[in-house]
Amino acid sequence: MKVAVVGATGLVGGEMLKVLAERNFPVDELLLVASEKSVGQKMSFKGKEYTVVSMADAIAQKPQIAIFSAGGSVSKEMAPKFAEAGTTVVDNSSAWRMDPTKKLVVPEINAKELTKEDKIIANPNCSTIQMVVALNLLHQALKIKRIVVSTYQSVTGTGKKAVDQLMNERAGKEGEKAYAYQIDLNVIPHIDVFEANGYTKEEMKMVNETKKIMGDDSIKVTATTVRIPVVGGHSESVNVEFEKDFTLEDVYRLLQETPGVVVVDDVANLQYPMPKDAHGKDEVLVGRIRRDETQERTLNMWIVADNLRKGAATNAVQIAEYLVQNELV
Ligand code: 2RA
Repeated sequence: MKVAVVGATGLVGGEMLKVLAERNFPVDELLLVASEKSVGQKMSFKGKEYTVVSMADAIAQKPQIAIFSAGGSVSKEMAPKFAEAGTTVVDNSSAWRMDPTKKLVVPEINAKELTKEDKIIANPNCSTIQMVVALNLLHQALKIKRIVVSTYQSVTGTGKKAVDQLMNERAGKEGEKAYAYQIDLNVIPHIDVFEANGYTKEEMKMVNETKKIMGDDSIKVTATTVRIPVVGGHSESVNVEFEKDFTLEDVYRLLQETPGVVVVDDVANLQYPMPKDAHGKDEVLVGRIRRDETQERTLNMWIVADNLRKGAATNAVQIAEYLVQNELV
């Protein structure tokens, strides 16, 4: 495969290279692509040195797959140009996610929808991916009515500038700010821009993307998304009401059978998922599983994943793997 990684110099781009190498993705030729200011920069992949090339150079070389993590506006402009050149784009930005002509894919749930005709495929938002992976088999067995989710999101979800802000604040140094407020020793209940309804775009991504990935518009979702001073790993408190009743044994069994999920739930031994334990892992960790005692058919759970991996790079690479394995590129 001739593979392009677009946005190769960013945090997610770097993670994509790591995941492609670890999973031994069949890369015969690799194009590392970034904006003009990074063209010419040297980067390595599997011990070999590569020079970062421009978008135009990459398009001219007609890669079979391009994995994009270059932001929404770059993606809106450049993904169609790659697609016109015959490349299948897996895009990590929000640009195409809610476009009804584009598929929004979490491979464990809906990769089967993909066809050769899909030239731009959207990778969902990190906070949505880990939640739907965890809820996948529970929804199939018990049918979700309503989800109430609160997130605790790491600064790596914002990018390098935010990691630098946190580290500078910790070291008592001045520097550029990614957030409107100090993030160290603080919690900011604001991720992405505010919309007219008072929710943030991040919150509405969780509402809308969940329905699209699960293929079920009846699922009600309400979200509060929050940035916390953690470097790597998003956590979520999820309260979910089902149509069918369940026993906790059913829930444990379903979660243990859910692809991509690892149950970490042994409170007697203080075992529950934490972002530091999710770091570098591709699985979604689920724990603190208990009934909501205030309402029937309702469950509380705590869901943690490495936002740069299953929340971004790993999910995108898994989509690319599915395309290759099923001869869709
Ligand atoms: C965040 N959801 O954590 C974003 C990254 N895609 O800010």
